[in-house]
Amino acid sequence: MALSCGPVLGRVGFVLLLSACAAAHGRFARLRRAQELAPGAASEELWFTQKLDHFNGADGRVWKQRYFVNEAFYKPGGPVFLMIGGEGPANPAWMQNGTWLIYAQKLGALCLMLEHRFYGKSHPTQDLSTDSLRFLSSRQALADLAHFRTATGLARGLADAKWVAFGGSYPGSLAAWFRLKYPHLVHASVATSAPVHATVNFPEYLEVVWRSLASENPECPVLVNKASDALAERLKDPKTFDNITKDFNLCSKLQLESDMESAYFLETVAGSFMDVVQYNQDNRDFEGVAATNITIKVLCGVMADASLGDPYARYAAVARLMADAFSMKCLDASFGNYVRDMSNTSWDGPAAGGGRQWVYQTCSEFGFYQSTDSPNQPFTGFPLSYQVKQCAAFYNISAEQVAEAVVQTNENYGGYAIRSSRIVFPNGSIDPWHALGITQNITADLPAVFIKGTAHCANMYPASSRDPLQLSLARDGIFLLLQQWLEQ
Ligand SMILES: *[C@@H]1O[C@H](CO)[C@@H](O)[C@H](O)[C@H]1NC(C)=O
Ligand SMILES: *[C@@H]1O[C@H](CO)[C@@H](O)[C@H](O)[C@H]1NC(C)=O
Ligand SMILES: *[C@@H]1O[C@H](CO)[C@@H](O)[C@H](O)[C@H]1NC(C)=O
Ligand SMILES: *[C@@H]1O[C@H](CO)[C@@H](O)[C@H](O)[C@H]1NC(C)=O
Ligand SMILES: *[C@@H]1O[C@H](CO)[C@@H](O)[C@H](O)[C@H]1NC(C)=O
Ligand SMILES: *[C@@H]1O[C@H](CO)[C@@H](O)[C@H](O)[C@H]1NC(C)=O
Ligand SMILES: CC(=O)N[C@H]1CO[C@H](CO)[C@@H](O)[C@@H]1O
Repeated sequence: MALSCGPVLGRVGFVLLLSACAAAHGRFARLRRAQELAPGAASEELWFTQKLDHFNGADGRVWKQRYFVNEAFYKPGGPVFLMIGGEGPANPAWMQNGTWLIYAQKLGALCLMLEHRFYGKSHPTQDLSTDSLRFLSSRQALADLAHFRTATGLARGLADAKWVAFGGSYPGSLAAWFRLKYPHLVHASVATSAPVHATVNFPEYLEVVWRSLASENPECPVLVNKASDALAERLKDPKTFDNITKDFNLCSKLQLESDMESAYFLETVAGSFMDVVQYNQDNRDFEGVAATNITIKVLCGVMADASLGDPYARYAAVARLMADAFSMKCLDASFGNYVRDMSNTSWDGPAAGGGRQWVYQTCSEFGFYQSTDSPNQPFTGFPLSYQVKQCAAFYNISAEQVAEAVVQTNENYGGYAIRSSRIVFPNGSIDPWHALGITQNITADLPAVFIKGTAHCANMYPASSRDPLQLSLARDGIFLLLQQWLEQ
């Protein structure tokens, strides 16, 4: 999931998530393309007046939306590039680094980035109560983009310029849907690692995690599977809780009084593997993200290290390694704390960095629940029912309502059957999100770009000398498409 090529949060407990998105655990952290504030990022914040409700002409309320501009590459007559913000703060580091700027330089483009409503500093309402969150949806976000494009085009004399939308992860879907719904405003889109198909249950995510771990070492997911089963087995016996608390360096003594609590604990531990697979070797350091050196190779190395003990002991070692890598004193695996944090409706609250908002969007639009419901995946113990119950707990949205919302989302955007033109869909083979993306050319001008061996949003990050050839070729291919489309 989650964007930011990255949030799915569950783990506000992994509070770092909020300062280093990709570190995030859980549903939320796992979609987002990291767009957190990088230290030292200098781009000036600008503000745009936006309507609260685009679909009610009788509602005149407005709010201020944050955006950023980079004019350094613009040449008169050039295109306008619009980077779409996602489910976390827009990170101005993207105004200084990233492959889209290389394209901008070559094509003489003006670069803009608009923060998504309800994330970062773009606050349309006084709080994050369920009543306020009614105004949080991809449709409202697309209407924000449309109005921003129209008004900025007029104000800067760029109404007739060719606008190109960029986004990775959820914003990748928005880039595709912006072109779909507002073709008169957007000439072309680059929709990277975009989950365009909404689904309540998303067990395929963990199936890809199995395959991605296996591509490092076929034994690796088998060992993870043994370890996860062993841990779940121990959870049945409260006498083991003291040892588990110590082995996993938990912040407080393990207490499990419900299935929800044990599911949360098992999901938190599995989350290390999910996050590492999703971002494996992405060149993200410029975003200020921690622990980018923890890769699939590193985790599989720990799982294969017999000197650490049985698979259970190695699994615990991975949890401690991750906590260390993110400078956390201990692992907070308490479901009670998670519920408390997610229920806080203040803009100063512990989940206001995006967790509360993104999980609301999953409950009211997308689903995307990364459950353990498939037999072909490594983990144990966090079924769909556990995930969907959170919608009721946090927002009073029932399982039936989630199911209806997801159907409606696909009806609105077309899901896999999206029909439009001049949208390119890059897709990384080890990124678990590709399972909900466009991975085959739909038509000549709705091409997919397959990048063997790369993770979430790899093509958007700055080039690195470690990049595989496939990734460099993909970046070049996307550039050629843009060049061709801008001549049309
Ligand atoms: C990011 O941009 C800055 C300024 O242009 C440059 O010095 C730095 O090398 C870039 N970082 C990466 C990872 O490309
Ligand atoms: C806890 O761990 C100790 C040391 O490894 C072991 O001797 C003991 O049997 C364990 N206790 C339980 C209840 O598993
Ligand atoms: C990752 O980098 C940190 C800080 O540079 C270092 O302490 C740690 O040992 C590295 N971990 C691995 C697995 O390479
Ligand atoms: C919400 O979080 C803020 C900031 O941490 C805190 O001051 C406030 O007491 C919390 N509200 C509730 C109802 O817990
Ligand atoms: C929850 O939703 C139901 C049906 O939509 C409604 O009847 C009920 O009043 C709501 N409960 C709360 C606490 O808002
Ligand atoms: C998909 O489209 C791209 C770009 O138009 C083209 O280069 C590629 O050959 C196509 N792939 C397939 C399998 O048709
Ligand atoms: C076009 C494309 O990228 N397709 C690939 C995306 O990922 C799937 C799963 O690995 C591949 O089967 C597709 O070929």
